[in-house]
Amino acid sequence: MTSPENFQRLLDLVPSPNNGITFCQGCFAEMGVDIPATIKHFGSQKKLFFAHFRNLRGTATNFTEMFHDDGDTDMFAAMRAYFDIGFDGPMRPDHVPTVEGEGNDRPGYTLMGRLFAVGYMRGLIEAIEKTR
Ligand SMILES: [Mn+2]
Repeated sequence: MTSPENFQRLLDLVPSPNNGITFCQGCFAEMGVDIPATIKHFGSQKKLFFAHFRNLRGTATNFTEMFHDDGDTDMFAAMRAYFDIGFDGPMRPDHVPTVEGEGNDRPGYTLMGRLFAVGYMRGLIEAIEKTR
């Protein structure tokens, strides 16, 4: 599953309202694709069942997990794309850096980075709601 075309093939193999994808933005960003356009591609088919809101820098062979406001993806445009497709499924922040003073027993899922991400997501949502 290394391209949007592969995911499309998976969806087309079993046409069913129960066949959908967890859209991990980071995984798709590693593929080097346009994230908002890809959200719209699968979202317009109602095939986005779960969204992982994630940002990083680089591609699959060499990438770094980033804070949500500091990677290659335009996260405002990504969030707006979810609004544009009428996404009403679950979404959560994904893969956060560990912050000074925290333990690292759950790398990528530590509390402070996730708290930052949720606040950032909430800010994006409010900005989109107030400017639509
Ligand atoms: Mn993920």
